[in-house]
Amino acid sequence: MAKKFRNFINGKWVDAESGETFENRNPANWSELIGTFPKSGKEDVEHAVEAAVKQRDVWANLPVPERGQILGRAGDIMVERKEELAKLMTKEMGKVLKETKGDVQEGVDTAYYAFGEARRLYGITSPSELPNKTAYTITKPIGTAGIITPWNFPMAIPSWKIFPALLMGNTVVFKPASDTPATATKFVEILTEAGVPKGVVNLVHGPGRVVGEAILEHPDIGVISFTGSSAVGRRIAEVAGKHLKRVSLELGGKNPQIVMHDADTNIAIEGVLWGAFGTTGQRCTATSRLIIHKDIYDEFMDILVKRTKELKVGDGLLKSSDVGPVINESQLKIVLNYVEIGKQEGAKLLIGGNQLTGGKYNNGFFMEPTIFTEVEPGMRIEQEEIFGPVLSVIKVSSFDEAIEVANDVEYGLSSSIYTNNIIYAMKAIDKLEDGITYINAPTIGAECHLPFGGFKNTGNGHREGGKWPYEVFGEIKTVYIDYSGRLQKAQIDIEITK
Ligand code: UN1
Repeated sequence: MAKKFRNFINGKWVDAESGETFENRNPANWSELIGTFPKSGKEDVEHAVEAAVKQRDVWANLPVPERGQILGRAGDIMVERKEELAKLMTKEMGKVLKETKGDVQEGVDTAYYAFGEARRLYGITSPSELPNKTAYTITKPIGTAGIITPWNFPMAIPSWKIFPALLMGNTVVFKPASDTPATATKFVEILTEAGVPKGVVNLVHGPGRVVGEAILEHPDIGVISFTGSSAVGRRIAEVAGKHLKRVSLELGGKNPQIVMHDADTNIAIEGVLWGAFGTTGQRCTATSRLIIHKDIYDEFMDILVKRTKELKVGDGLLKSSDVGPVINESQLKIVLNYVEIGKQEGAKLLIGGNQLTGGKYNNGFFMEPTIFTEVEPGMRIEQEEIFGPVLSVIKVSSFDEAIEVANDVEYGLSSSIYTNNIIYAMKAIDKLEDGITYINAPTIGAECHLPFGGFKNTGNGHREGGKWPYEVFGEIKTVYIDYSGRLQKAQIDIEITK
């Protein structure tokens, strides 16, 4: 019997009011049912928000270091259960075990950051323009945060959002992706075990267009944090805009790795293999374009093809696997369709391009690591986020051309350049229109204490990681204290002139 999972509302595990459920299966072995989950509706979101609103004071009145201590404890529990959590995550979303352990670790790191931040959360103090008057800032919670997360980092991404939201004193309504509801459930269990009081974090499973939409529209949700596609992000921003809600969006990427002719070829090859095919290419930071200088092209591509052929695709639970399955059938179809698009556009399918079938592959959604060459700037496979193990290779003749190609997309999340020439490296840092630029390292692998997010259509200007999300989840209050014993008029009693 598959395990029956529930929503978590006001400290109780409950079914959807409709009683409806959906299934969650293992993408490496579709016959394995992870569990059934409530297919929630608007009414379930309403109960969750009601609980979250009711518990606001309980949570916000705790001193910040006390809230931080609870979050730190959540990090400790994640450390203790890392193995078990990683296994569950691999089963429900496919990426290989060493990567799911990394995902849990990113959650741990974020928890410990929150623990430390609890003893900072600095405001500013400032002189006043008037005598016997002083000014400083404090930060108050917004109220209740709506957190909507994707399946590719099922523990790390909820951590990036929920730990800061909670530390800032907000209560939370959390809607995880329907492909990773079990990891999300574990996350909420851990928070509860760590001491987060009832009603402070509420978990509602179900489809985005129903549950997500109800969260967006609810007047008592003051801030939304979302990671996912640019199409959905745009929709979220529209609804949030209508209600004047704050919204933080982390969206798509079409991340380039540039390799200059002077680069260390072997390191650059290892970089692109990891960036393009790690997590089966299903990261918003994945390397989906290799922009390579013509002088090293032939030699580089020969080794890259050889090394790509050596990658072992398989169940992420097996030690031998380098690349796990694609998340589900519909995503596999989207990726395979991009292979057709690439062929029709005139790119050359150099290696891969097919679903893997037969034997151990029969029950899952596996795909060959795929490389297109002769890709021209402007082709759809060069412009659009594919979110699968597909790499487009573009040959260029100069550094300037490499930068031009790299920037000529609607996204701007992460970029990389392999070079031993300091001038190329420094110019690339200056010119690449991305929120993250790596020198001699792949486009993936951001660390949790540094800002994470992108330029252009990758988001709406906010950053996750480090202290930045704490700004997203707080309302700043400026305090003026006048101890002059009389009415002082700013801008009038003192005119500052040249
Ligand atoms: C994502 O793909 O949405 O930088 C997040 C990285 C990871 C996070 C990726 N630390 O690749």
